[in-house]
Amino acid sequence: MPSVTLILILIFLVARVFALNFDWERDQLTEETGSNAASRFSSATAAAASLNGCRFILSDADWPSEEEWVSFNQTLDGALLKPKPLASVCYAGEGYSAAKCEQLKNNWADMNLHTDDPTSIMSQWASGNTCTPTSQPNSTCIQGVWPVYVVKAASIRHIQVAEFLTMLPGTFGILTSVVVKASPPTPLVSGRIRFSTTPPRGSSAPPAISTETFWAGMKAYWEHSIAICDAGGLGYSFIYPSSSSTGLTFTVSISVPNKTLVEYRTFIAPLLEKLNDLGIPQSMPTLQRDLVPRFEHGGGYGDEKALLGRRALGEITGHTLIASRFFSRSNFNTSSSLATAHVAIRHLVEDGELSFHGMNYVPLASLSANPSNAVNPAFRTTVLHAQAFEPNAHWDGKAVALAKEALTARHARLQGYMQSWRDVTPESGSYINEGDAQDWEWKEAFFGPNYARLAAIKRRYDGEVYLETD
Ligand SMILES: *[C@@H]1O[C@H](CO)[C@@H](O)[C@H](O)[C@H]1NC(C)=O
Ligand SMILES: *[C@@H]1O[C@H](CO)[C@@H](O)[C@H](O)[C@H]1NC(C)=O
Ligand SMILES: *[C@@H]1O[C@H](CO)[C@@H](O)[C@H](O)[C@H]1NC(C)=O
Ligand SMILES: CC(=O)N[C@H]1CO[C@H](CO)[C@@H](O)[C@@H]1O
Repeated sequence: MPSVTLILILIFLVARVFALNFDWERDQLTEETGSNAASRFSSATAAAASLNGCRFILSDADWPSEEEWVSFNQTLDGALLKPKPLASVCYAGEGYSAAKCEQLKNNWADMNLHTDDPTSIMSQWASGNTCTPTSQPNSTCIQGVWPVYVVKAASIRHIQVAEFLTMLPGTFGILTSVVVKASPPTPLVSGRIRFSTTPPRGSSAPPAISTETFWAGMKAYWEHSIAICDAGGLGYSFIYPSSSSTGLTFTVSISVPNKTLVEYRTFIAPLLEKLNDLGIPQSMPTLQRDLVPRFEHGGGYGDEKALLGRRALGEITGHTLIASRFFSRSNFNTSSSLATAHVAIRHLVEDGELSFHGMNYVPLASLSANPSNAVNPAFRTTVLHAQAFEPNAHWDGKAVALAKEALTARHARLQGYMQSWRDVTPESGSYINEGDAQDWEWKEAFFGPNYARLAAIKRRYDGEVYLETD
């Protein structure tokens, strides 16, 4: 599921800009190590292959020999791995284990399983489905997009040597350290609102409402959302389509910093009043005052697993397809623009039967002392970071793997509905960390007006294109 990482930091791998913050940054490639046989070999190989813009793959005659890999491994002090795809234990042949496979299938949605593995990818979409956990050991597991060799990099030198050898597809940069700015702890008050067209499970829950009343309630929420942003708060919401297990349902956790409980009640009273007037019965939610915002992912009640700040490694693996878009203040600050944005969101949920996930907040540059960085300027003017994804599409290791054609059709469908969001948010963009890697307009969407400058910097320091961008 989406994280709420707010800041994207891109640091290109450039030896001369390294500040030495940590020991592992001390061990760097020097002129001397750079001239040894393995590095010379890999550099020459890369140069030859990049003549036509391609790199060698396993089946090519020019793929390095066993001896060359051994020599390369020595350059890396033995940090070279040759891992099999995680799910290869499910397939007939060396390493087959029905027991291990069963265990794998049961834990496939666990993020740690994938992050602890040198090559596994947390998204079925990106993996290309070439080796999924299966109960049919006689089907085929192929290396697919997973790398044949992997360097378990423990220092900057390891990264530099490995870079000589290979292109890293879809990798824009490598972080070796991150500086985090800490702010004084500020208490937040959080409360949750939910309404649905489907009869609720619990007797204490509000009764069901009609579809039109539901969407009128959504408009009332959008009208209040700018106030949440301006209070420095977070509106963390989901709209589940009518075809989902919860039925057409809206759930939002509204967290606002530095308010007393009394102030918070005053703050959300106009929204609750409006909802009640529309025929969506709402009482004052149970409030929490804490140092972390409180919100939950699930549509149901009592799911307290996913409190922000209590979240840790171990989340389930992401949806197979997700797309995101920034809606700006001008999408919501007049009644006509709000109506237009509302219709675009409704279209995606109602006609596309896609789930909506929204975060109302304003990541103003001034809040972080106007840093000079590569953050997409569209991110700075957003009041809604909106996402769309297929409901119930977790990669759980049990669902049938779809063929390429089916996946392609699903992607085209999602992007087709995304187009209605692009149409109402011209000049805007998409949050790269939670975007669609195959976004039709990824350069503009992820980087905005920064793209040209970022590309020029990259060309300057990565002339041989070890990190692939386009
Ligand atoms: C690289 O060398 C280390 C240490 O000798 C060894 O354990 C590892 O298996 C080697 N890697 C490969 C891919 O052969
Ligand atoms: C919190 O509110 C108090 C009282 O209104 C104000 O003085 C203070 O500056 C606020 N703190 C932050 C971090 O906004
Ligand atoms: C709406 O927001 C945009 C962008 O911040 C601003 O230029 C415009 O003046 C605002 N309009 C109103 C009516 O507040
Ligand atoms: C038809 C066939 O080849 N079945 C085999 C599939 O794999 C299992 C486990 O390796 C074998 O036991 C079957 O004979």
